[in-house]
Amino acid sequence: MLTIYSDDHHLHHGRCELMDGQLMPCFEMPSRADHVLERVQHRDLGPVEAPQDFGPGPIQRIHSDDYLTFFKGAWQRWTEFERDGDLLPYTWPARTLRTVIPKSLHGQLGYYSFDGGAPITAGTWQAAYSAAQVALTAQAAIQRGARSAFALCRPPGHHAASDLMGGYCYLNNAAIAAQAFLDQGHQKVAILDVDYHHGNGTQSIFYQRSDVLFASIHGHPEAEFPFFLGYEDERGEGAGEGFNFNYPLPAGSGWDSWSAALEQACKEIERYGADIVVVSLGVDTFKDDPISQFKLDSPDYLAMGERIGALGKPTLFVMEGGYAVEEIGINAVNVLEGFKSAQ
Ligand code: OKP
Ligand code: ZN
Repeated sequence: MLTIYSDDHHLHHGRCELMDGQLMPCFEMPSRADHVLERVQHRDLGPVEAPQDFGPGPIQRIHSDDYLTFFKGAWQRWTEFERDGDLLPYTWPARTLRTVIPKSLHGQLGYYSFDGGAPITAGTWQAAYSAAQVALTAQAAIQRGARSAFALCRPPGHHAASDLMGGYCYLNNAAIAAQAFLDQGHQKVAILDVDYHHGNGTQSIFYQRSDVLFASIHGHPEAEFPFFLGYEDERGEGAGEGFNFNYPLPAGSGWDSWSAALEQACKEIERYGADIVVVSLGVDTFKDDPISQFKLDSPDYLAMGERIGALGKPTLFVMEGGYAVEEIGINAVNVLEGFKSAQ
């Protein structure tokens, strides 16, 4: 399987995040992607190539121009404050407040984010832009006939909506790739999100559309980030009604209940008749993940890949979360090897 990877992810290294009342070093750190790359090479998964640059056009198909202008220019504006730290939001247009777009940097930062978990640093735009190109380059390989490809994206993307960053995400790599498939002639794309956290950004982007089916297995939003989306009764609306499937599971869930949800999601993807599957591949479902509450073990990821492979569809894997840095490579590559063994 071809892997697409860019070193540019090192340009994004946030300093800290708020966790249980404490400032902690960011869990979403560069060594995550480094470990996955090492494992890809160690296991001889296949060639590793750098991304091509498809320009901003395919990103603009998903993200609004005003959001992209803000994100691209935010760091430069922040340098004028001559502060030491990352650029982080601290006020949001929540209920009772107005949703005007303020002129100030921090006002706009609140407007274009839904949490304080997506710091902007000097290299964040470039890293996120390159991650989107990584996804698009892997997408192009499938478009040319490959059965599968692995987009080793960092930062991740599935929490990012059309004009919102948050949850470590800035540009929605999986959504950008899914849209590229549609723009290049496919009719039905299924996005299967196996990250521990609900892919609220991806869901919101495609919620009113029937050309992308979204299915997500995740920690129940009653108890887990992102809290405000990811319930089972969110089925899509308008033309998108019946094309959104959420499988929220309680803390402590292991392979038995997780794989039962995967089976249901796969059945829906088969019923839909997807031409292409895009997998939002988070491995923070792992038992030792430091911020998550599921109990999957490393061999379970082989079985996960096998079930996805049994769909028999061209499949693009897009890296999302996973914070047990020592095991992230083993678990992610296990999915890819399980997939290959089912071909
Ligand atoms: C991103 B991805 C508080 C802990 C929760 C947000 C988690 C984002 C996960 N700082 N922060 O889906 O793996
Ligand atoms: Zn996650």
